[in-house]
Amino acid sequence: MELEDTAVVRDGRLLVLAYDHGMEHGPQDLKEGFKDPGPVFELASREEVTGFAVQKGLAEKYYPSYGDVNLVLKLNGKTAMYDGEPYSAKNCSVERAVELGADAIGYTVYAGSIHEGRMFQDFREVQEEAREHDLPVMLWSYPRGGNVEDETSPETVQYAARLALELGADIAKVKYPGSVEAAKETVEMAGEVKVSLSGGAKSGGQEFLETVENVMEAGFSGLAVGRNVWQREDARDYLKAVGEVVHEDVPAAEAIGNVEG
Ligand code: FBP
Repeated sequence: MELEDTAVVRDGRLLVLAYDHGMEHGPQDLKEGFKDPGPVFELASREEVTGFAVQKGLAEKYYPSYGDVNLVLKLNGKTAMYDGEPYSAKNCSVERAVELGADAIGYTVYAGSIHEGRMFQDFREVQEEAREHDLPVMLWSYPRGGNVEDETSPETVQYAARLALELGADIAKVKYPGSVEAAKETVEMAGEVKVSLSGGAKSGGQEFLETVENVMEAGFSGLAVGRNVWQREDARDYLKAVGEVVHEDVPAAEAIGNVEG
């Protein structure tokens, strides 16, 4: 699928704001950020954001008031209370995503889990239905479970990127593989699939921007970020800085300077 001119990718780059943490991580994460989804939808309306990843319920209740947001509807998820080998259950159909006005589909697959086969089958259905509606598919490609020793080793992340290509995703959302070199190989493994960094827990402002700079240098197309933006008091300014690194190739040190200044 040609992604250059889709809503969630602008000039080949993407900055997806993720806000599915109420389900994935529990309310604790939101207590450190925005409990009220309204201001986060406002953040997602900002120019630098190319997509907003939420679960169905938030889209139903809030999206109608924020029509300029590009919706990446997350069709599956699991909670932080779930115990055992990871399985991300589907809780929304592609049909419903289309009705809600989604611009793209988001889906998690935990390769390496004992439930891998089921998730591949679930994803097959979603990917094929998304094709019928010309909706790009962003795969949260997260090897995880008893057989996965290190979720962020270069080999694991590169494997995750390759799986996204082979399973038919358009965008692979993967963890940081640790270095520019490893990130370059990740991009090679993904072939025609766009590679996007997964944000992770909030870290130092400059440190995170440097990671973003590294992956952009390696050829990633952008990132999907949540906590590193909306858990900051200066979320708006920080998001602007992330946007400068992603869309304008501004060095991290300069972008962070603009935040503090
Ligand atoms: P963060 O930037 O806050 O990590 O959000 C991105 C995201 O993909 C969310 O969509 C999701 O809730 C979370 O990361 C899942 O990652 P993990 O299971 O590793 O916490």
